Amino acid sequence: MAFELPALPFAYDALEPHFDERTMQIHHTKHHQGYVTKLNAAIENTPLANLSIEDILGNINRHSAAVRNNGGGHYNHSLFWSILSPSSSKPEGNLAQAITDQFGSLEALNKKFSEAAATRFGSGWAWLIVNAEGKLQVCSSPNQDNPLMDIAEVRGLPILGLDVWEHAYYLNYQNRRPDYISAFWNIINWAEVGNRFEKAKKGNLVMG
Ligand code: MN3
Repeated sequence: MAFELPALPFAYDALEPHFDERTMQIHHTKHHQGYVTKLNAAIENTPLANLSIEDILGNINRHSAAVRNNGGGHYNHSLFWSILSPSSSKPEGNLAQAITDQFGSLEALNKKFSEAAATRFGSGWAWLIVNAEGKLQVCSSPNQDNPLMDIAEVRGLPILGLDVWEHAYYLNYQNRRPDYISAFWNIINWAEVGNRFEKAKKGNLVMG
């Protein structure tokens, strides 16, 4: 079955002024759609066409650069849209407790995550993951790689991700990546990050 572009859970202008309407529209309908189209072309009539995106990424060293780049692109953007929200929120429950236990405070996590996002050279992503020990960890990856991939420097289940490719912010922020990163912290859907945290702790995180 072919992969499909997921609908955004909000309108293109819903994240203004933090993420602008035109960037969101181009990012979703052109960039993400492009990854889906190229991923489908790369796996058509191969055994990969029957696998979940997580299964494909977990064994990515066996597959082509087209599958790595476009499969990563599809997974990463699907996660990204799901953890954004126009309503302001805060981490709650087990996730809030784990953040306090491991980082000291939400502000301390923000600082660490923002540093990872700001210092990722060129194009890539910053992540908050649940690692093999069940602990939260901040990391980043180049291009459309992610921590699910068997080739990743740091592996784990991503529960929060930030796209730091220039296409994600250049129209509104030009070269000011740090401003885009701090804007992101106003529109995180912490309820969804919390859901992903619970699923990751049980070891059954799948895209949804
Ligand atoms: Mn992108």
